[in-house]
Amino acid sequence: MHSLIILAGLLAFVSSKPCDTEGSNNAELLLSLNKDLLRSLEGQEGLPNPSVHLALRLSDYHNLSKESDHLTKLKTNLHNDIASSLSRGQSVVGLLALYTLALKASCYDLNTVSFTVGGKSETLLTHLKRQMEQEKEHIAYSHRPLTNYYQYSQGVLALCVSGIRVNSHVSNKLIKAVDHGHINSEIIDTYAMAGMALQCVKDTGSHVQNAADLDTALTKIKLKLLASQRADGHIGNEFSTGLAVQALLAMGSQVAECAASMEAMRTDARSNTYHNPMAISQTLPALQQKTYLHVKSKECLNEDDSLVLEPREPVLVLPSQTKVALMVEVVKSSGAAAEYSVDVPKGSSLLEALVLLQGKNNGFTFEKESSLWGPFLSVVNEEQARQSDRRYWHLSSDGTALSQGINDFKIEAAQKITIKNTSY
Ligand code: B12
Ligand SMILES: *[C@@H]1O[C@H](CO)[C@@H](O)[C@H](O)[C@H]1NC(C)=O
Repeated sequence: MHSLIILAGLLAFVSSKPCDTEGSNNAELLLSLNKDLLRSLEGQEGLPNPSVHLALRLSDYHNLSKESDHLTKLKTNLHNDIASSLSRGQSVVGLLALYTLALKASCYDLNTVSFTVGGKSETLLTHLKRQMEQEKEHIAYSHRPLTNYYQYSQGVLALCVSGIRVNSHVSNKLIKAVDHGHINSEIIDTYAMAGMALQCVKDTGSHVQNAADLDTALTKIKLKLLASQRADGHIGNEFSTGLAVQALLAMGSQVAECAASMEAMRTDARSNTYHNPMAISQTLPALQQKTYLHVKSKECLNEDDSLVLEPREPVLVLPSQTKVALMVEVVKSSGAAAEYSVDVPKGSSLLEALVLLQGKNNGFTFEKESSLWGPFLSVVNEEQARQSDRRYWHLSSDGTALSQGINDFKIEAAQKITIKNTSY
């Protein structure tokens, strides 16, 4: 009897997957994140989000009818949006890649998806390949992609998991960027995406020419991610840890290497750090020990269909009576600085605070653009920080960079927000 129990215990131990520290509480936590993600489809204004779709498809639990409705929306609304960007000649390699991954994760036949640009119809994968060639050419003469290395990695990843042989000149540019330290904006997220992309390329076994360089790059990425682990378990910050863990798992990491990061993400999830659907979409797969590489072998057979959303009590949030004093400093590209002050209800988002400040007609104005992460601050006091000039409005509070954007960052106490036109 006893030996049987021991044997069962041993078997459970042996069969446990790397990083597996799940108990039943964790299962509940993951289910609640999964439901939050599913619920985010309902209130979705703007475009359907392919990253959210991808995470829903990688999950162990599904509401198949809701996922299929969302797939239809992607194929119409997102599809048309990408089509018009392509017609305008824009580089949208990241969005094309996410769209590809989302479709593939639904086991949708990619060869039937095409865009008509300038009267000519070509498949999604043909467009993705062409945009990657253009990005590669741009790297060849300016050492930078048109977009960024995060999106360049997404492109390699999407082609690779779709079974397309990635041109070795294209993957070599990513390998070189890693080896020569050319990846510099938001390093951890980008290294993580590059790690998954290059691991996929390695797994196909087609990259034989520079196999040693590929291995060097993968080792470098792994060491970089492990060295960026903080004492509290995060790799980079709260919002890069999910991608970093996905990358480590994809690259074959073991329990000891990411258990602390898993625990850090669960603590974040319990304290509602991941309320932005984009954040959940990059974190949930990691918590379920899935990575974007799993899309490659997805068969969509015998899937669970048990996810039900309980109707939500409408919560009425009254603006707080307590006001906090906010200082806003704007530093233009010339270096000229201006300061403003405004009292805002405690708990307002930075966006709400900026709207109040603008309403005072004291010279402060701003504009925003929408993105998958929410509103992106694009114009302040009539000055645009253009991505084409590699500039953006950097946000900080009392000298510390914000880790969230204007819609997610909440003003809980008096502080000085600095909005600075910065080059990257
Ligand atoms: C590259 C990048 C940037 C570049 C984008 C320009 C470029 N062409 O390279 C620059 C340097 C401008 C940038 C700025 C910021 N970023 Co940024 N960025 C990224 C990164 C690495 C990749 C984004 C991308 O290309 N996605 C692929 C495409 C397909 O998706 P997309 O949504 O269409 O991409 C656009 C938007 O994401 C937008 N964008 C980039 N960052 C942010 C941040 C916010 C809050 C919003 C709303 C939009 C936005 O620019 C992208 C390119 O056009 C992500 C990493 C990640 N995990 O997603 C972080 C990331 C999205 N950024 C982040 C942050 C915090 C910022 C800043 C707020 C930093 C700051 N203190 O000022 C600012 C935005 C301020 C503003 N003006 O509103 C966080 C967001 C976390 C959160 N919970 O909101 C991330 C997740 C990084 C991290 N781990 O902390 N970023
Ligand atoms: C999917 O979600 C909807 C709305 O919450 C629910 O009515 C439906 O029963 C769910 N589907 C399944 C199979 O549980």
